[in-house]
Amino acid sequence: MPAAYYDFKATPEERSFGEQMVHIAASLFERFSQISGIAPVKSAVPKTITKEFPIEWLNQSFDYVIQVLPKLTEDQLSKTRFKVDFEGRPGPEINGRDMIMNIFVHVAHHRAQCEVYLLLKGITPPEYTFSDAYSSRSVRAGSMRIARSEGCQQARRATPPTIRKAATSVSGSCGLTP
Ligand code: NI
Repeated sequence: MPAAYYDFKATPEERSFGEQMVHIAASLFERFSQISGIAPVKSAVPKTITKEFPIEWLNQSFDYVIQVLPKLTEDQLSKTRFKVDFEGRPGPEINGRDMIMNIFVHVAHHRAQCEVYLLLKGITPPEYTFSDAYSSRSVRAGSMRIARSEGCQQARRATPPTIRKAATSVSGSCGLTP
């Protein structure tokens, strides 16, 4: 995404593109520190989100997860100790393994939103692939491609209004800040 569009949002209610990228990184820092008990080393959040900071935070957050993941103990993975209540929608208490799955889906959820942002700006998002979806390095590479995409290629098809509507209906629903 070009730097000029980091404050772009399809509707006033949702996060900007830059805020979405920061939110992905923040969720990884928050949840993996809860699971592991290992505090992340991360840069402070600036008052204004420009292109450089989300890329820095995404790199730091994925590096943090790559560092922490192999150190998790069986107890940390299997003990049920996370209360899930996303803005008044309580779910069952879950263990560390399920929390990892939750955050894996959470990253995909916000990346999918950001693909719509790219389409609305006439930029073709990276292709989705599944074969290497379980490689944390590959997931990071995908987020980096979204964050860095400088292309102005026209999307091959027009973005239907329904996609714009759907993209705005889930913002702020995961109980994480920022
Ligand atoms: Ni979220």
